[in-house]
Amino acid sequence: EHEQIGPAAWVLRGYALAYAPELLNAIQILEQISPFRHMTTPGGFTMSVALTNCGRFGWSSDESGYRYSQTDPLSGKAWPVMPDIFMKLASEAAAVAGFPRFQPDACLVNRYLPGSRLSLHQDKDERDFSAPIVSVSLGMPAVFLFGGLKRTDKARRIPLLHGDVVVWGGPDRLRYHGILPLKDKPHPLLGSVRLNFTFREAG
Ligand code: MD5
Ligand code: FE
Repeated sequence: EHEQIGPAAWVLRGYALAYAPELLNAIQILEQISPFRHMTTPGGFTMSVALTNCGRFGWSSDESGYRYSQTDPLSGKAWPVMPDIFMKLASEAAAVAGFPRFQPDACLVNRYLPGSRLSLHQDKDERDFSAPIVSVSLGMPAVFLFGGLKRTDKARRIPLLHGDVVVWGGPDRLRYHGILPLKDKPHPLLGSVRLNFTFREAG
């Protein structure tokens, strides 16, 4: 079912279930070229979430800041191409949520293990905030924190399960959000891991 969580934010429960085998297969290939790694934040912390990217632009961070780049800083080579099936899933889900012309050029893949968390933040490294963000969850369940436009606004807790897709756009695009520390509730297919794919128009 489609659950509206904001003026332009929707949870599409189970929307990616049919795509899961292809997504997981693609990840196996992707991580051989651009492995998951723990980034350092500008504040000097190491993120508990590990990440990799595919598509024309990839998100990364180091001591000097957050950025999108066309090359993987580990290899110096272009990020792996975004598989067509990723593009299809993301643009279909965006259309269902009212964004019919979404053409992502960046797919950030976050890998969570038990205890991994993502503290409250805004996504504002993209060039154009008028494009939505599509996020696909696979594996272990997580509790998503959905806040407001100010860090201190009270955040809703929204459980995200294997196969769920969330679309954020318009007035919801810059809301503070995060993921609570993951509990170890192994998933039958993936075990003790959660993968989150976030699709963006970054460039
Ligand atoms: C995750 N990842 O589950 C989340 C899903 C990230 C990140 O937050 O930055 O990699 S994307 C959640 C999101 C994106 C854009 C807007 C909003 C949430 N929001 O307004 O709540 O690993
Ligand atoms: Fe985010």
